Amino acid sequence: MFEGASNFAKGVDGAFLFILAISFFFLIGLSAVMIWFMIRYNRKKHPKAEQIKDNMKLEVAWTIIPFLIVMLMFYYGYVVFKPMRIVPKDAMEVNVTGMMWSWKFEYANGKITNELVLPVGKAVKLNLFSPDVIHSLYIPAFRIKEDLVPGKENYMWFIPNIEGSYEILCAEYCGLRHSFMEAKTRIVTDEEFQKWLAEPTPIAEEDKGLAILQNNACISCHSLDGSKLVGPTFKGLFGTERTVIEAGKERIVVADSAYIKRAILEPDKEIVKGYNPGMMRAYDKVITADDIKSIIAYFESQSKLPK
Ligand code: HEC
Ligand SMILES: [Cu+2]
Repeated sequence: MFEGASNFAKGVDGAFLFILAISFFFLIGLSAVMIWFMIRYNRKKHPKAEQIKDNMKLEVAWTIIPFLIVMLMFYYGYVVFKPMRIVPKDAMEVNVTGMMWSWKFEYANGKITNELVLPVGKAVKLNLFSPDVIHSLYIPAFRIKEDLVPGKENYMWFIPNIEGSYEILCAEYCGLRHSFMEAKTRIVTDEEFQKWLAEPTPIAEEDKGLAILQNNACISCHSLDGSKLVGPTFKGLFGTERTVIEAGKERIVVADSAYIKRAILEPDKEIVKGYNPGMMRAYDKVITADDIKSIIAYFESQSKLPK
Protein backbone atom coordinates (compact mmCIF):
# COMPACT_ATOMS: atom_id res chain seq x y z
CA MET A 1 0.00 0.00 0.00
CA PHE A 2 2.76 2.45 0.84
CA GLU A 3 5.04 1.70 -2.05
CA GLY A 4 5.09 4.68 -4.36
CA ALA A 5 6.89 4.68 -7.67
CA SER A 6 7.56 8.39 -8.25
CA ASN A 7 9.41 11.30 -6.69
CA PHE A 8 6.12 12.62 -5.23
CA ALA A 9 4.98 9.42 -3.54
CA LYS A 10 6.76 9.98 -0.20
CA GLY A 11 5.44 13.52 0.22
CA VAL A 12 1.84 12.66 -0.66
CA ASP A 13 1.90 9.60 1.60
CA GLY A 14 3.36 11.71 4.41
CA ALA A 15 0.63 14.36 4.14
CA PHE A 16 -2.00 11.63 3.94
CA LEU A 17 -0.68 9.82 7.02
CA PHE A 18 -0.41 13.10 8.93
CA ILE A 19 -4.09 13.91 8.29
CA LEU A 20 -5.10 10.31 8.94
CA ALA A 21 -3.25 10.31 12.29
CA ILE A 22 -4.97 13.52 13.40
CA SER A 23 -8.36 12.15 12.34
CA PHE A 24 -7.65 8.93 14.17
CA PHE A 25 -6.59 10.78 17.32
CA PHE A 26 -9.88 12.68 17.38
CA LEU A 27 -11.95 9.62 16.54
CA ILE A 28 -10.49 7.70 19.47
CA GLY A 29 -10.33 10.75 21.77
CA LEU A 30 -13.92 11.91 21.16
CA SER A 31 -15.32 8.39 21.43
CA ALA A 32 -13.49 7.86 24.73
CA VAL A 33 -14.75 11.15 26.17
CA MET A 34 -18.30 10.33 25.03
CA ILE A 35 -18.19 6.95 26.73
CA TRP A 36 -16.71 8.46 29.87
CA PHE A 37 -19.47 11.14 29.95
CA MET A 38 -22.15 8.48 29.57
CA ILE A 39 -20.85 6.72 32.65
CA ARG A 40 -19.90 9.74 34.72
CA TYR A 41 -23.01 11.83 34.09
CA ASN A 42 -25.77 9.27 33.67
CA ARG A 43 -29.06 9.86 35.48
CA LYS A 44 -28.39 7.50 38.37
CA LYS A 45 -25.17 9.21 39.33
CA HIS A 46 -26.30 12.71 38.42
CA PRO A 47 -30.09 12.93 38.85
CA LYS A 48 -30.40 16.71 38.43
CA ALA A 49 -29.31 18.26 35.10
CA GLU A 50 -27.15 21.35 35.32
CA GLN A 51 -27.11 24.28 32.86
CA ILE A 52 -23.69 25.70 32.10
CA LYS A 53 -23.96 28.98 30.21
CA ASP A 54 -20.57 29.85 28.86
CA ASN A 55 -16.90 29.33 29.41
CA MET A 56 -14.68 31.83 27.66
CA LYS A 57 -11.45 29.89 28.08
CA LEU A 58 -12.95 26.71 26.69
CA GLU A 59 -14.50 28.47 23.70
CA VAL A 60 -11.28 30.25 22.78
CA ALA A 61 -9.38 26.99 23.09
CA TRP A 62 -11.72 25.00 20.90
CA THR A 63 -11.60 27.67 18.22
CA ILE A 64 -7.87 28.25 18.16
CA ILE A 65 -6.62 24.69 18.52
CA PRO A 66 -8.65 23.28 15.56
CA PHE A 67 -7.69 26.35 13.52
CA LEU A 68 -4.02 25.65 14.12
CA ILE A 69 -4.45 21.97 13.32
CA VAL A 70 -6.25 22.74 10.06
CA MET A 71 -3.60 25.30 9.08
CA LEU A 72 -0.94 22.70 9.78
CA MET A 73 -2.73 20.25 7.47
CA PHE A 74 -2.93 22.97 4.83
CA TYR A 75 0.74 23.82 5.22
CA TYR A 76 1.83 20.20 4.93
CA GLY A 77 -0.34 19.72 1.83
CA TYR A 78 0.92 22.93 0.27
CA VAL A 79 4.58 22.08 0.79
CA VAL A 80 4.00 18.75 -0.97
CA PHE A 81 1.87 20.26 -3.73
CA LYS A 82 4.06 23.24 -4.66
CA PRO A 83 6.91 21.32 -6.36
CA MET A 84 4.31 19.48 -8.46
CA ARG A 85 3.67 22.74 -10.32
CA ILE A 86 7.34 23.59 -10.94
CA VAL A 87 8.60 21.58 -13.88
CA PRO A 88 12.36 21.01 -14.24
CA LYS A 89 13.76 22.52 -17.45
CA ASP A 90 15.14 19.24 -18.79
CA ALA A 91 11.83 17.34 -18.49
CA MET A 92 10.89 15.25 -21.53
CA GLU A 93 7.51 16.35 -22.89
CA VAL A 94 4.70 14.03 -23.95
CA ASN A 95 1.35 15.32 -25.21
CA VAL A 96 -1.56 13.47 -23.65
CA THR A 97 -5.09 13.57 -25.03
CA GLY A 98 -7.87 12.20 -22.87
CA MET A 99 -11.10 11.71 -24.78
CA MET A 100 -14.36 9.80 -24.54
CA TRP A 101 -13.11 7.15 -23.75
CA SER A 102 -9.44 6.49 -24.21
CA TRP A 103 -5.96 7.93 -23.77
CA LYS A 104 -3.53 8.93 -26.51
CA PHE A 105 0.16 9.68 -25.95
CA GLU A 106 2.20 11.60 -28.51
CA TYR A 107 5.98 11.87 -28.32
CA ALA A 108 8.19 14.64 -29.68
CA ASN A 109 9.27 12.48 -32.64
CA GLY A 110 5.62 11.97 -33.69
CA LYS A 111 5.17 8.48 -32.24
CA ILE A 112 1.58 7.97 -31.09
CA THR A 113 0.60 5.22 -28.66
CA ASN A 114 -2.06 4.06 -26.21
CA GLU A 115 0.57 3.06 -23.68
CA LEU A 116 2.74 5.58 -21.87
CA VAL A 117 6.29 4.25 -22.05
CA LEU A 118 8.86 6.25 -20.05
CA PRO A 119 12.51 5.94 -19.02
CA VAL A 120 13.11 5.34 -15.32
CA GLY A 121 14.66 8.18 -13.29
CA LYS A 122 14.00 10.92 -15.88
CA ALA A 123 11.71 13.89 -15.35
CA VAL A 124 8.71 13.87 -17.68
CA LYS A 125 6.17 16.60 -18.34
CA LEU A 126 2.75 15.59 -19.62
CA ASN A 127 0.85 18.27 -21.53
CA LEU A 128 -2.82 17.51 -21.00
CA PHE A 129 -5.55 18.10 -23.58
CA SER A 130 -9.20 17.15 -23.84
CA PRO A 131 -11.28 17.61 -27.00
CA ASP A 132 -14.64 16.83 -25.38
CA VAL A 133 -15.37 16.86 -21.63
CA ILE A 134 -13.36 17.07 -18.39
CA HIS A 135 -11.20 14.01 -17.71
CA SER A 136 -8.61 13.49 -15.04
CA LEU A 137 -5.35 11.66 -15.47
CA TYR A 138 -4.67 9.58 -12.39
CA ILE A 139 -1.68 7.32 -11.78
CA PRO A 140 -2.19 5.93 -8.26
CA ALA A 141 1.29 4.36 -8.03
CA PHE A 142 2.84 7.79 -8.68
CA ARG A 143 0.38 9.62 -6.37
CA ILE A 144 -0.49 12.15 -9.06
CA LYS A 145 -3.76 13.33 -10.57
CA GLU A 146 -4.55 16.29 -12.79
CA ASP A 147 -7.65 17.39 -14.71
CA LEU A 148 -7.82 17.68 -18.50
CA VAL A 149 -10.11 20.60 -19.25
CA PRO A 150 -11.40 21.30 -22.78
CA GLY A 151 -10.10 24.64 -24.04
CA LYS A 152 -7.48 24.94 -21.32
CA GLU A 153 -3.92 23.63 -21.37
CA ASN A 154 -2.93 21.83 -18.24
CA TYR A 155 0.15 19.84 -17.29
CA MET A 156 1.71 17.54 -14.73
CA TRP A 157 5.23 16.34 -14.16
CA PHE A 158 7.00 13.61 -12.21
CA ILE A 159 10.01 11.31 -12.13
CA PRO A 160 9.09 7.62 -12.29
CA ASN A 161 11.67 5.87 -10.12
CA ILE A 162 10.81 2.17 -10.17
CA GLU A 163 10.68 0.07 -13.35
CA GLY A 164 7.41 -1.73 -13.97
CA SER A 165 3.91 -1.42 -15.36
CA TYR A 166 1.33 0.79 -13.65
CA GLU A 167 -2.34 1.61 -14.07
CA ILE A 168 -3.55 4.90 -15.58
CA LEU A 169 -7.15 5.79 -14.81
CA CYS A 170 -9.61 8.57 -15.52
CA ALA A 171 -10.69 10.06 -12.20
CA GLU A 172 -13.45 12.35 -13.46
CA TYR A 173 -16.78 10.75 -14.34
CA CYS A 174 -17.03 11.42 -18.09
CA GLY A 175 -19.98 9.43 -19.35
CA LEU A 176 -21.14 5.96 -20.27
CA ARG A 177 -17.81 4.21 -20.69
CA HIS A 178 -15.82 6.22 -18.14
CA SER A 179 -14.77 3.05 -16.35
CA PHE A 180 -13.21 1.71 -19.56
CA MET A 181 -10.97 4.76 -19.82
CA GLU A 182 -7.80 3.13 -18.62
CA ALA A 183 -4.29 2.65 -19.91
CA LYS A 184 -0.92 1.46 -18.74
CA THR A 185 2.34 3.23 -18.15
CA ARG A 186 5.45 1.14 -18.60
CA ILE A 187 8.65 2.37 -16.94
CA VAL A 188 11.77 0.94 -18.58
CA THR A 189 15.50 1.64 -18.68
CA ASP A 190 16.64 4.57 -20.76
CA GLU A 191 18.19 2.18 -23.28
CA GLU A 192 14.96 0.23 -23.74
CA PHE A 193 13.04 3.49 -24.00
CA GLN A 194 15.25 4.91 -26.75
CA LYS A 195 14.93 1.68 -28.70
CA TRP A 196 11.14 1.63 -28.26
CA LEU A 197 10.84 5.30 -29.24
CA ALA A 198 12.74 4.75 -32.48
CA GLU A 199 10.53 1.83 -33.55
CA PRO A 200 8.20 3.00 -36.30
CA THR A 201 4.43 2.69 -35.97
CA PRO A 202 2.69 0.21 -38.35
CA ILE A 203 2.52 1.27 -41.99
CA ALA A 204 -0.04 -0.86 -43.86
CA GLU A 205 -2.91 1.47 -44.80
CA GLU A 206 -5.61 -0.66 -43.16
CA ASP A 207 -3.53 -1.14 -40.00
CA LYS A 208 -3.09 2.60 -39.93
CA GLY A 209 -6.88 2.94 -40.27
CA LEU A 210 -7.47 0.63 -37.33
CA ALA A 211 -4.89 2.52 -35.26
CA ILE A 212 -6.65 5.80 -36.06
CA LEU A 213 -9.98 4.33 -34.92
CA GLN A 214 -8.32 3.19 -31.70
CA ASN A 215 -6.27 6.33 -31.05
CA ASN A 216 -9.28 8.58 -31.52
CA ALA A 217 -11.56 6.46 -29.36
CA CYS A 218 -13.97 5.82 -32.23
CA ILE A 219 -14.18 2.23 -31.02
CA SER A 220 -15.51 3.21 -27.62
CA CYS A 221 -18.76 4.14 -29.40
CA HIS A 222 -18.47 1.83 -32.43
CA SER A 223 -17.70 -1.83 -31.77
CA LEU A 224 -15.71 -3.94 -34.22
CA ASP A 225 -17.49 -7.16 -33.26
CA GLY A 226 -21.12 -6.41 -34.16
CA SER A 227 -22.36 -5.32 -30.74
CA LYS A 228 -24.31 -2.10 -30.40
CA LEU A 229 -22.69 0.60 -28.27
CA VAL A 230 -23.48 4.32 -28.37
CA GLY A 231 -23.16 4.20 -32.15
CA PRO A 232 -23.65 1.47 -34.77
CA THR A 233 -21.02 -1.27 -35.07
CA PHE A 234 -18.32 -0.95 -37.73
CA LYS A 235 -18.53 -4.66 -38.47
CA GLY A 236 -19.46 -5.24 -42.10
CA LEU A 237 -20.33 -1.56 -42.57
CA PHE A 238 -18.62 -0.93 -45.89
CA GLY A 239 -20.82 -1.27 -48.96
CA THR A 240 -24.05 -2.06 -47.11
CA GLU A 241 -27.28 -0.06 -47.32
CA ARG A 242 -27.93 2.35 -44.48
CA THR A 243 -31.23 3.95 -43.57
CA VAL A 244 -30.47 7.52 -42.59
CA ILE A 245 -32.54 10.51 -41.56
CA GLU A 246 -31.53 13.83 -43.08
CA ALA A 247 -33.47 16.98 -42.19
CA GLY A 248 -36.37 14.85 -40.94
CA LYS A 249 -36.57 12.72 -44.10
CA GLU A 250 -35.70 9.06 -44.22
CA ARG A 251 -33.71 7.65 -47.10
CA ILE A 252 -31.45 4.79 -48.02
CA VAL A 253 -27.79 5.31 -48.90
CA VAL A 254 -24.94 2.97 -49.63
CA ALA A 255 -22.05 3.13 -47.16
CA ASP A 256 -19.35 3.94 -49.71
CA SER A 257 -16.24 6.10 -49.29
CA ALA A 258 -18.19 9.33 -49.75
CA TYR A 259 -20.77 8.32 -47.14
CA ILE A 260 -18.09 7.41 -44.58
CA LYS A 261 -16.32 10.69 -45.19
CA ARG A 262 -19.56 12.62 -44.61
CA ALA A 263 -20.31 10.56 -41.48
CA ILE A 264 -16.95 11.54 -39.98
CA LEU A 265 -16.91 15.21 -40.97
CA GLU A 266 -20.59 16.07 -40.46
CA PRO A 267 -22.04 13.34 -38.24
CA ASP A 268 -25.21 15.24 -37.39
CA LYS A 269 -26.33 15.73 -40.99
CA GLU A 270 -27.31 12.17 -41.83
CA ILE A 271 -28.35 10.29 -38.70
CA VAL A 272 -28.33 6.50 -38.86
CA LYS A 273 -31.89 5.36 -38.10
CA GLY A 274 -32.25 4.18 -34.51
CA TYR A 275 -29.42 6.38 -33.18
CA ASN A 276 -29.34 9.81 -31.61
CA PRO A 277 -27.89 12.96 -33.14
CA GLY A 278 -25.44 15.01 -31.08
CA MET A 279 -23.57 11.99 -29.74
CA MET A 280 -20.69 12.03 -32.19
CA ARG A 281 -18.77 15.25 -32.56
CA ALA A 282 -17.59 16.48 -35.97
CA TYR A 283 -14.03 15.31 -36.58
CA ASP A 284 -13.17 17.83 -39.31
CA LYS A 285 -10.37 19.37 -37.23
CA VAL A 286 -8.97 16.09 -35.92
CA ILE A 287 -9.17 13.52 -38.68
CA THR A 288 -7.24 14.52 -41.81
CA ALA A 289 -8.09 13.57 -45.38
CA ASP A 290 -5.27 10.99 -45.23
CA ASP A 291 -6.70 9.56 -42.00
CA ILE A 292 -10.08 9.16 -43.68
CA LYS A 293 -8.41 7.28 -46.55
CA SER A 294 -6.80 4.90 -44.04
CA ILE A 295 -10.09 4.43 -42.17
CA ILE A 296 -11.87 3.61 -45.41
CA ALA A 297 -9.08 1.18 -46.33
CA TYR A 298 -9.65 -0.56 -43.01
CA PHE A 299 -13.44 -0.72 -43.54
CA GLU A 300 -12.91 -2.07 -47.06
CA SER A 301 -10.55 -4.76 -45.79
CA GLN A 302 -13.21 -5.87 -43.32
CA SER A 303 -16.06 -5.81 -45.82
CA LYS A 304 -17.74 -9.10 -46.61
CA LEU A 305 -18.69 -7.95 -50.10
CA PRO A 306 -16.59 -9.15 -53.06
CA LYS A 307 -14.00 -6.55 -53.98
C1 HEC B 1 -19.31 9.49 -28.45
C2 HEC B 1 -19.64 8.41 -29.35
C3 HEC B 1 -19.03 8.40 -30.74
C4 HEC B 1 -17.68 8.52 -31.09
C5 HEC B 1 -16.51 8.75 -30.16
C6 HEC B 1 -17.64 8.35 -32.51
N1 HEC B 1 -18.88 8.14 -33.02
FE1 HEC B 1 -19.32 7.74 -34.96
N2 HEC B 1 -21.30 7.68 -34.50
C7 HEC B 1 -21.85 7.80 -33.23
C8 HEC B 1 -23.30 7.70 -33.29
C9 HEC B 1 -24.28 7.81 -32.12
C10 HEC B 1 -23.60 7.49 -34.66
C11 HEC B 1 -24.99 7.32 -35.27
C12 HEC B 1 -25.67 8.65 -35.43
C13 HEC B 1 -25.10 9.41 -36.59
O1 HEC B 1 -25.20 8.93 -37.73
O2 HEC B 1 -24.54 10.50 -36.35
C14 HEC B 1 -22.34 7.47 -35.40
C15 HEC B 1 -22.20 7.25 -36.77
C16 HEC B 1 -21.01 7.01 -37.43
C17 HEC B 1 -20.86 6.51 -38.79
C18 HEC B 1 -21.98 6.02 -39.66
C19 HEC B 1 -22.16 4.55 -39.28
C20 HEC B 1 -23.21 3.76 -39.99
O3 HEC B 1 -23.48 2.67 -39.48
O4 HEC B 1 -23.74 4.21 -40.99
C21 HEC B 1 -19.52 6.44 -39.07
C22 HEC B 1 -18.85 5.95 -40.36
C23 HEC B 1 -18.83 6.91 -37.89
N3 HEC B 1 -19.75 7.24 -36.91
C24 HEC B 1 -17.44 7.01 -37.80
C25 HEC B 1 -16.78 7.42 -36.65
C26 HEC B 1 -15.35 7.59 -36.59
C27 HEC B 1 -14.39 7.34 -37.72
C28 HEC B 1 -15.08 8.01 -35.31
C29 HEC B 1 -13.73 8.39 -34.73
C30 HEC B 1 -12.94 9.34 -35.48
C31 HEC B 1 -16.34 8.06 -34.58
N4 HEC B 1 -17.35 7.71 -35.42
C32 HEC B 1 -16.45 8.42 -33.24
C33 HEC B 1 -21.13 7.99 -32.06
C34 HEC B 1 -19.76 8.16 -31.97
CU1 LIG C 1 -12.63 10.42 -18.68
